[in-house]
Amino acid sequence: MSNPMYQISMLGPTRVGKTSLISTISKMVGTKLLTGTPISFETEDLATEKKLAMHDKELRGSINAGSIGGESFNAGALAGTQSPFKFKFSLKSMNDESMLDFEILDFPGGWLDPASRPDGAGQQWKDCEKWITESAVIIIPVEATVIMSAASPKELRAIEDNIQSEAIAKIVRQWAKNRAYNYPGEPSVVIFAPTKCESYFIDNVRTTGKNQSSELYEKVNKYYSGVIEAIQDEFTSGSNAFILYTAVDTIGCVDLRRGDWKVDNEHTLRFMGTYSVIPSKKGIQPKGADDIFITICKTMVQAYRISEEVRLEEISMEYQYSQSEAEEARKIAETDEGFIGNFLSWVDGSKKAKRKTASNKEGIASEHNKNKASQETRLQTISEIIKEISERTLSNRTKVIK
Ligand SMILES: Nc1nc2c(ncn2[C@@H]2O[C@H](COP(=O)(O)OP(=O)(O)OP(=O)(O)O)[C@@H](O)[C@H]2O)c(=O)[nH]1
Ligand SMILES: [Mg+2]
Repeated sequence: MSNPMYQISMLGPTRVGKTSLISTISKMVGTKLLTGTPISFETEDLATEKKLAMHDKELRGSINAGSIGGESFNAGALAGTQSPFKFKFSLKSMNDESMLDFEILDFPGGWLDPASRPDGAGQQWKDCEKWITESAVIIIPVEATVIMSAASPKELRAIEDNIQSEAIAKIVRQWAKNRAYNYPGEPSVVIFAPTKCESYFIDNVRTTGKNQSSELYEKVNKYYSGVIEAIQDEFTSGSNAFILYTAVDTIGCVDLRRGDWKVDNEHTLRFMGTYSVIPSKKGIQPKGADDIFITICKTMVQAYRISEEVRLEEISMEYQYSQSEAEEARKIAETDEGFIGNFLSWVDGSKKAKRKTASNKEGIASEHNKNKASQETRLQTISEIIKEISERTLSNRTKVIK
């Protein structure tokens, strides 16, 4: 039986930090986050490993360039994503048995805006949209620096061009409709993940100065209200849908030094941040991504438990059916047909045949019983894993959006 596969999507405009966030989440692989639990988290294919390694190398390069010169880290320095890519991971249980797989879709953020979608990308974009609307988890990275820095009327008006919340709301509504209708019992989660939060928190590398975390939370609620409403409209209360908020630093050791609003080639006023690198022995120190990782694990394992419970029900029914068939066959085989009847059955061999049928059916029932027992053990393991994961607490970078 192949592992179930769960879909996750990143949904945000270009340069917001989608690829960086996936890369940071994947760094939770082998970290202490899962130590003490019976599960581990691994990349599933070489393409994923290569992509992650490449991203890491580029990021380190640009940070080093910044720190050696004592200069700045340019938030536009990394190459953007050129075509959709699915990062493949798997959750493994003890004894290295792969339990469930999940894939995170990343796409060139520019494609969100039809005006900048390349002519030949129509079908690829349709495939992305389909994937997103079927995902169990959607992560919406939000460029914190854009909503926090906009001040003049012109800049405030340019926020929507930068964050594309209307395009996001449209897709998220489709997602919510699909999830509420086709997967009502399964958990469906949206995580708003402000990125580039280094200068608004004082709980990571930067420990002094202003703490603007509440202001950031309020602004995300304000500028994404259309997205939040779309979700709330489509899911009835009591459904298994959650809207979370986790503020992330994917770099940590930087501080926003200057923000410029400049008109780009498409006549759009865009924000560009310049950061200074905070000298730190540890270098890059992400924060917040571990919360997202825990949320993903929790959602996946819960969805997995639900599907395995359904499977247990099916197996139990198969067992019950085969068991009563076996009992019936045994009864027929052992029925006392009276002296003459028994004698005749013995002579023409039908007694033997009936007994054979009965023991075949008993064999089938016992096979089903074994399946049932192993499915029960499987569910027991999943429940233990869920318990372990729930014990991992989320930091105060995470909130629930009502
Ligand atoms: N300071 C800071 N910079 C970040 C953070 N996340 C991403 N960046 C920078 O922002 C730039 C864009 O990040 P990407 O991850 O490439 O953005 P993307 O959303 O994948 O962009 P596209 O591929 O064009 O859609 C890079 O230079 C990153 O280093 C963050 O949390 N803090
Ligand atoms: Mg990218």
